[in-house]
Amino acid sequence: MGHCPAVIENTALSRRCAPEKAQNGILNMNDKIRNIAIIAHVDHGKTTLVDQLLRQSGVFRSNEAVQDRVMDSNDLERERGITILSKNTAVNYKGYRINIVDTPGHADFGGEVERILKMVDGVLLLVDAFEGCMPQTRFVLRKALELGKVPVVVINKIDRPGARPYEVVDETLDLFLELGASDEQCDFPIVYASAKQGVSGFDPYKLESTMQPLFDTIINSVPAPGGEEEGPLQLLISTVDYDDYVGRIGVGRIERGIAVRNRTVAVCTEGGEPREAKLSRLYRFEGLKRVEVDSVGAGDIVAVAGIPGISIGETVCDPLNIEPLPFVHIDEPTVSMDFIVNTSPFAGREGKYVTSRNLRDRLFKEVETNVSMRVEETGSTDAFKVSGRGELHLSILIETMRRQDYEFAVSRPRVIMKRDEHGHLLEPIEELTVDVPSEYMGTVMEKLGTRRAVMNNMINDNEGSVRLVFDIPARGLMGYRSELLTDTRGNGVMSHIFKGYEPYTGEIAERTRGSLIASESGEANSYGIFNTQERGRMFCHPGDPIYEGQIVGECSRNEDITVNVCKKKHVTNMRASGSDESLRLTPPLEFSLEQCLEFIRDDELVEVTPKSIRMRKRLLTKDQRIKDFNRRQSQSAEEREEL
Ligand SMILES: Nc1nc2c(ncn2[C@@H]2O[C@H](COP(=O)(O)OP(=O)(O)OP(=O)(O)O)[C@@H](O)[C@H]2O)c(=O)[nH]1
Ligand SMILES: [Mg+2]
Repeated sequence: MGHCPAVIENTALSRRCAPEKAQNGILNMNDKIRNIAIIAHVDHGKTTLVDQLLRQSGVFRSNEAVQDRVMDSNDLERERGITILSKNTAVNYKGYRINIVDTPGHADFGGEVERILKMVDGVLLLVDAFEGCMPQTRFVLRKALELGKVPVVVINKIDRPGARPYEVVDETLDLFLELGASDEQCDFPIVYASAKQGVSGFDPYKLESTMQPLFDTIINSVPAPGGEEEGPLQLLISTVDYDDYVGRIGVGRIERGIAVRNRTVAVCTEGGEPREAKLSRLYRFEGLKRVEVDSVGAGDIVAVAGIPGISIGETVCDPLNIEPLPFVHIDEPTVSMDFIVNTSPFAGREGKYVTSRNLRDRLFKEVETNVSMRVEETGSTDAFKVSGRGELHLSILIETMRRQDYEFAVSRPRVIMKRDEHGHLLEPIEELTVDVPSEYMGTVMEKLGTRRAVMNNMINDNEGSVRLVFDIPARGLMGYRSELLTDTRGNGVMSHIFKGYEPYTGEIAERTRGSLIASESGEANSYGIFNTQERGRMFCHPGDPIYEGQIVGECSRNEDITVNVCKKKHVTNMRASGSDESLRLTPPLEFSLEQCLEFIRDDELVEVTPKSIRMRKRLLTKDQRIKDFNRRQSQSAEEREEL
């Protein structure tokens, strides 16, 4: 173990060598089961580690071509390279069944992690050997410790140049202490690994060529699940999945008793009315598959089909013994957005589901499985207020819906404010960590200053990089990521995590540029764009269909201007000198969905269809906008008079 700190050196070794013990001395049927979740900050290698555990436990045939990060199975996950939904798998190792849950690392999906922890007894806390502990490491560890889960620390990415394993172990221990971990929890075993290379060991400089050291540590350190099989059935549903053939599938851990196929059960929540159902199908996880079984006993993780409307947080019980289990409290949403029926002149051209009814059904279906999301009706039947844990949480829903052929418009995201008991306004504050090469430090601090960030810490790594830690209102953070990338030429890395509600910090300056608004519907052409582009940056290409009121560019001044990008050159019989081809067009800005959401103001919307993302004014004609402006002016004048 070389120069590893003494406390920890003992632990890793002593645990590893400890003889296998039955829990509480009682030999259970499930002594050969281990339930673990893999938790970490975003990108520290959780899904890659699951790949290796699957591979090295023989889930794949030796010649099978398996894609990387195989658990990130949905399109958006693969496209973005992040895990969005937690997923179950299980492997067999030396006669043990290890149920594994891969969790998302991004803070917006923190709600997933909290409830997933209900299924497991132990966690693998992954920490990047180079980056060290990050905000989400603290968040997930705190949740795991609060729920009394047994931690195993995995220092991952040992292969990275600049890896500093021992320092990172120290940081991790400090984090445990800071979070008030018990002596027992602080006595965590440590495994060093490179998930990518499939190697692990107890000495970072002498790794074994397999994941065996990690497998052994899981088996020796994480307790068997316990729980009696004799008692009446109690199964807490922690996630819900959907299958085209069998419909909704509830996944959870059996706390007590045995689930038997075709038995009648009662499904209920605490304080709710129980309903009867039949367990028509039972599955266990095996590698990437769900395998049908006849019965599953206490301590194991099971998937059940055949219960209509089964929801997260419900308990499946013995009908003669209805005892619902309490569910974890999930943190409240901090950002909300209106989802509105698409009223643009192009409505219904590109999507299949466009009506208010379609939108309503889809949104209310989402909250059944997306536990930290909320949907509320508004005064209008055409608009719904959707609230989530952050911009990404909402934009992933938007992106998913457009892939499912929905068409709609969304408003600019707003943070959710609250009032304290004295009526003072409170707003969500985030802890922001930014890693940048030191030469960009000044710019970053200046920009964040205008967004009302307050710096709490600055750590120099003596290799030209600096880590800055701020408290910043969530409002101030909106749209900062792209600014950071521009300001640091792509070298800045940031992550943030919800800290809590604090007193309102005051106004934050908005975007200082207006919009270029199309004055006419038609097709954009080179001539029209050429004559407009000197007024700002364009968003459209020649040939794009355009409608009146659509935002076709960003104005270089702080005002909205109507422009005509569809205007055709007056045709004469004479050949004009300088044909269309000689018009030099500046390439338009291509905005992603997130960038559009950051760009729009309160009187603007983003129109989302399966094929396009457009920005528009809420009121499409200039007339309407002028009337609205006048109305609001006279309204505020009246208000002033009243005062
Ligand atoms: N060098 C190195 N890179 C790794 C290692 N493990 C993972 N990576 C890389 O790190 C990146 C993120 O890996 P993922 O497995 O997707 O990380 P994750 O923790 O599942 O990410 P989220 O689910 O989005 O939180 C990928 O590019 C991996 O190839 C490792 O041991 N060494
Ligand atoms: Mg992942």
